[in-house]
Amino acid sequence: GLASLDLDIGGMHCASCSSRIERVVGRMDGVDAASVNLAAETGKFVFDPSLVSRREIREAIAGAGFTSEVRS
Ligand code: 9UX
Repeated sequence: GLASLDLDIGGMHCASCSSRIERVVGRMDGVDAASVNLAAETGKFVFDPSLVSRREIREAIAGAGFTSEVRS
């Protein structure tokens, strides 16, 4: 089944930042939804864990230039 990942995301300073994360992560195989809230500095991602991992999603965000921490 699908899983979700909620992150605190650091380094976003404008709406193009949040849009870029949504685009980059949203294009990944196995990611069904990517929603980033610039003001709250959070992101929610829905994915198929048989196709992509939490680590890979966070690595893609890091590759785009942003930090992330898993929300508890
Ligand atoms: Mo906006 Mo984000 O000018 O890297 S795109 S700050």
